[in-house]
Amino acid sequence: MNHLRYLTGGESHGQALVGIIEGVPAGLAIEEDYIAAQLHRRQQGHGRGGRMRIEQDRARILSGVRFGKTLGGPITLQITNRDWSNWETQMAVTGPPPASAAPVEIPRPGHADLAGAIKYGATDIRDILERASARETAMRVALGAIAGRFLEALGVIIASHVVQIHSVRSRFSFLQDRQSYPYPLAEMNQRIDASAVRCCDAQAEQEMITLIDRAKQERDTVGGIFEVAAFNLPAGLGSHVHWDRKLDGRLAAAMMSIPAVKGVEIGAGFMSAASWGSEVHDEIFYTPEQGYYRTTNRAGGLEGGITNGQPLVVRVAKKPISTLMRPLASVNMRTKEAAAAHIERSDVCAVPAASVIGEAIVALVLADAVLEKFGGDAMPEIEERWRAWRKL
Ligand code: EPS
Repeated sequence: MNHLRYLTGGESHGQALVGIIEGVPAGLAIEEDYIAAQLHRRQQGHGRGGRMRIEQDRARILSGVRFGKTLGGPITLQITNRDWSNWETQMAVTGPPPASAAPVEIPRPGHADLAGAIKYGATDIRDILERASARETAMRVALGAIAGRFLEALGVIIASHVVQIHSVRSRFSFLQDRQSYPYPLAEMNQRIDASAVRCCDAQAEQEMITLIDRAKQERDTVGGIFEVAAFNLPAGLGSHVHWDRKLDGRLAAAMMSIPAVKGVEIGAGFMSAASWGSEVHDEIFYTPEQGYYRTTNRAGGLEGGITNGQPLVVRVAKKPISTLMRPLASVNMRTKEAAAAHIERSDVCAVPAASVIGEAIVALVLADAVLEKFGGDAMPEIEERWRAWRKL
């Protein structure tokens, strides 16, 4: 990330999450309500835990915006944690730990607990888990909403849906030819947003819900796969010339940073490894009216680390959440004795929420790539260059 930089801060049960994003051009219309709508989407999904009933995430804009438009300077955001009022003693910034704040000593397999405690020399795993919590992604969604608003102003549409929960698969994919989408894109997105698991295949949706309920009943958790797509992108974002300029690599790294993500595919990804070359590559056609076009999109809109004008499609595998109400075997880090892993309130399934987070991450990466390609300090300048490029 060179043209758009951002940082987040905050613990899950601390006072607030804070974020700062630098590089957003001047003159972009942005409102707190727009960001709040994205935060609301992240809080939804069948399988979410009790925390989402406490929070009503809303980001306050503290700097960088005047009269509803960006100024070109750093934009600073703050999301207050409502739950803080229940944690003021345990998460106090000053003073010695109170007797009531019993240290967490038994790491959860799969969480950052053990590796983090070893790395940072923590004797209370809470020092690690508070920052490792996926709560942090609320701020990334808020920052991503600004990047998304920038892309939206240029006509880019970013969408996401859940394509798999455990072994239940949706019949639909953004990789399909757009003509064969089950509904027009706008309607598909509405249906996805209205679905409890962000899946517009009604049959799979029901099976996914049943599976999440079963996991909850069995005090287990489930993961899955979601897809994020970006439509109306021009060819030419990213570059083939150096490893760290390749857009597929930048997207994969950013997606991998979402908690619990264990796999990222661009386009047909791992499936293409089991196919012939003639079955994988998207043949090239041309008409003067359409310019270059393809009838398939197995490349997921990226060739050589550069967008090719097709919808960009990233598929992301999220492992099941590592806090199990029926805990796995672990070891007490103080006594070294075998013990059942630490339990605390958590979600059964957060794949639908992760797909909204994925949209934000894709928006941040793409906004950076757009600024890299088109430059400019203020929106009119960028819009003009964008329009001129698309005429080529
Ligand atoms: C989350 C808030 C957390 C968890 C979840 C994501 O709230 P709490 O820990 O208070 O229940 O619901 O965090 C995790 C899954 C995790 O592993 O830490 C959120 O805002 O998304």
